[in-house]
Amino acid sequence: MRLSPGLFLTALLPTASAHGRITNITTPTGTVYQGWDPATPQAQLQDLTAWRAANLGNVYVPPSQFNTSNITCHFNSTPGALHIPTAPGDVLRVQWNEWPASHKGPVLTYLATCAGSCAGADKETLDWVKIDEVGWLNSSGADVLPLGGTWATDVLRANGASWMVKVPEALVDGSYVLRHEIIALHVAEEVDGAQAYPQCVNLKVSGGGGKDAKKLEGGVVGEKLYGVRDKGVLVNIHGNVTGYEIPGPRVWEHATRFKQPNE
Ligand SMILES: [Cu+2]
Repeated sequence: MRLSPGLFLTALLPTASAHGRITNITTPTGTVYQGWDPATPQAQLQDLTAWRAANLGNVYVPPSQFNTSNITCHFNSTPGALHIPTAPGDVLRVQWNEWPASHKGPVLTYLATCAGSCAGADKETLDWVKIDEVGWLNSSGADVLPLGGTWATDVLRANGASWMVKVPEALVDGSYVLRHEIIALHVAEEVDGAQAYPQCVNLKVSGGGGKDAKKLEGGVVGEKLYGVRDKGVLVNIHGNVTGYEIPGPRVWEHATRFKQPNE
């Protein structure tokens, strides 16, 4: 069944302006690192591990910006000054402020290696390696129609708008930018209708460094991650969904992903 366009819009409008951002990240020891809040007055700004960006209103990055560095860590981003200390194999809990039910889509996580401290990272040249991705899971779920079954965002919502990210066990020690992202597809059937919500935070990975530790390789710069007409970007999720091609590069061969609760 396809809802009439009028009814369909009515159903979407209450949440159409409710977008998201990362409010904090928790390490396995329980230390909480604040995310970037674009509404924080300039005078109250503290040094953060999170990257700053011009995302007031928790807005999204549209596909028409995918060929710019705005897709890297959101609009006009600048690096965080600090790093979250972590270790290979750690599972970090990434908390979003909220996530609307209508905003179905994939949840993706990347790492990029910094040459030295990530506080001086250049968003134009960071090479992103995907370490985790979940897209469309299955056709079951209480709200199969009109929004096409269970998506990664439904799992995120079931976990209190949070996502667990595992630092790859094989990752060599160093400084990295973690790029965590949701792509909402509720109007992705229109060209430039998908909504990307990328957020970045700096990690200092130590305690690994065995002789088999692996460097990230094969990364791509932000503006090469996605195209406006990629199958997973320009896509209608309101019909009879039978599968979904997650956009972006393949997951790193040495990544060890963490299965989410409720996945
Ligand atoms: Cu929204």
